[in-house]
Amino acid sequence: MATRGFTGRRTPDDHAARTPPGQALTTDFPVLSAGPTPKIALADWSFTLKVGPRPVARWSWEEFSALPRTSYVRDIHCVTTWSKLDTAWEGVLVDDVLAAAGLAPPTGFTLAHGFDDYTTNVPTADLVGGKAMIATAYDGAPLEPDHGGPARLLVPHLYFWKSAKWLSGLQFTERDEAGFWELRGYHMYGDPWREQRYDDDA
Ligand SMILES: Nc1nc2c(c(=O)[nH]1)N[C@H]1C(S)=C(S)[C@@H](COP(=O)(O)O)O[C@H]1N2
Ligand SMILES: [Mo]
Repeated sequence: MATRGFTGRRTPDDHAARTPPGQALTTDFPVLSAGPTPKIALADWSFTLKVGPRPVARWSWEEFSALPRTSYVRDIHCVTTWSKLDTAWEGVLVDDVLAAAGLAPPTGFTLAHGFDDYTTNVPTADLVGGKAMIATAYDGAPLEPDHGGPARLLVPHLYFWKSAKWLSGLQFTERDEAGFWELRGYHMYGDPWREQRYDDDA
């Protein structure tokens, strides 16, 4: 298993520097969902890559579990103004999913889909290069259903609504297509360091 993102010794002094504008640190892990937590049996779980409308690769839970795994520690930032430092995740990098499918990033944009019909858009460049993973474990334990288990997208450098829970697939799209919250006034990109909360934020 590869380990990325080791950042060396940290002291409480660096916490302010790691907190984006308008955010406050929490040690809790709040649960935020648009609807109820879906019940997904591992036997019914699958993960599909699509290019436009066309499915190009699909994994069962067993097949997905055989993909190369990566661990990393990252800070996460929710648009509701909490940030949480040093969260520890394990899963499969989007790079490794693409490699397993024999694909180079097919288009410039991606729409992540949840089993709850949630969607969120992310530029494909923000998902590759070791930045994003499909996480199946948090803090050394299988990801809890309320936090998106069996598997969620994790794009820690963008606001947390981009990290789709109960991930069912990634769809590569030619255009930047707004997802669930982006259609309801949230920012198309969502960089916490630039406070891109709403669609009229620069
Ligand atoms: N499938 C799905 N993913 C989702 C959501 C959702 O409602 N459905 N909510 C998003 C929002 S708004 C946030 S802030 C984070 C919250 O993740 P958490 O509950 O693990 O803190 O999940 C995001 N991913
Ligand atoms: Mo959110």
